[in-house]
Amino acid sequence: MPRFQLIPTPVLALLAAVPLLADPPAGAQWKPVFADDFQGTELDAAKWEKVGDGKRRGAWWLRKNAFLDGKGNLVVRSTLEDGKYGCGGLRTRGKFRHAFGYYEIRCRVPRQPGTWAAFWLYDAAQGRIGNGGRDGAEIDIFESPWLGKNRYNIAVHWDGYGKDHKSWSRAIEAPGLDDDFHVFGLLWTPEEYVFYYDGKEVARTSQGGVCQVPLYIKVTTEIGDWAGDIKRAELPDDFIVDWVRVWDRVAEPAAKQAPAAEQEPAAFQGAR
Ligand SMILES: [Ca+2]
Repeated sequence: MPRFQLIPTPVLALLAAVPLLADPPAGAQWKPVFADDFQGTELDAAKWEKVGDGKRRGAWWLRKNAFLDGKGNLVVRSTLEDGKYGCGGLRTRGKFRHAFGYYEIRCRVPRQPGTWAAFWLYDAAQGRIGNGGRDGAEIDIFESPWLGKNRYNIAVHWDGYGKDHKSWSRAIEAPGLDDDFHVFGLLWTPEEYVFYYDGKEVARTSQGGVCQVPLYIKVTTEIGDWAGDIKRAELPDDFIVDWVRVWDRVAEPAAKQAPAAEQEPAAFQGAR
């Protein structure tokens, strides 16, 4: 304990949130509908299932490669063991599916070539051909294949992954991406998708027609040439996730004199 604590800890916590500013939709209030801070050493099985074990691209999704570090983080590790490249992750399939709202993750991306991280929404409904993406889509809130470039990918995929597959994507400039933790967000309304990096809007689209059905959350790593040559990687390498949160917009109150005292998503805090 320092002799002089100039700034109380709660104030420091508030200051830490200050860079995460964005313009919230006018008059919106938000309520949490899903959250995991990854405290403790046991993954919350009511919220998540691990992906694997099974082949994934040229590597393997291994259940053991996703675990809590006991310091408040989820770790998704890329490994080379017995000549087999492994990665992994979590999904909320069968536990939490949701349409619309604000989705965000605070994390530090992997730091070796050949492996990348992703925070995405998906359901098998993505494979429904026709009707654009309105009847199901994959929404990539971030993917980090471009090590050292301070740039990441966002995308929407619909109508399956075969001959009818369609997609929209953008490369997002992201200062400091590889250096530290960052917050990636998606505001999904019935009319459009709005993407955020550290609380700042970076893109918006309604390409494909906005998905109108629930999707589940995926937090994963991948191994593949898109991220470079995994043979050059020093493994293990970790994707570290501080938290995942989902918020719903609260319906506008009929009377302004009875405002809800709800928390706001990190990206929206302090924006009033
Ligand atoms: Ca479709």
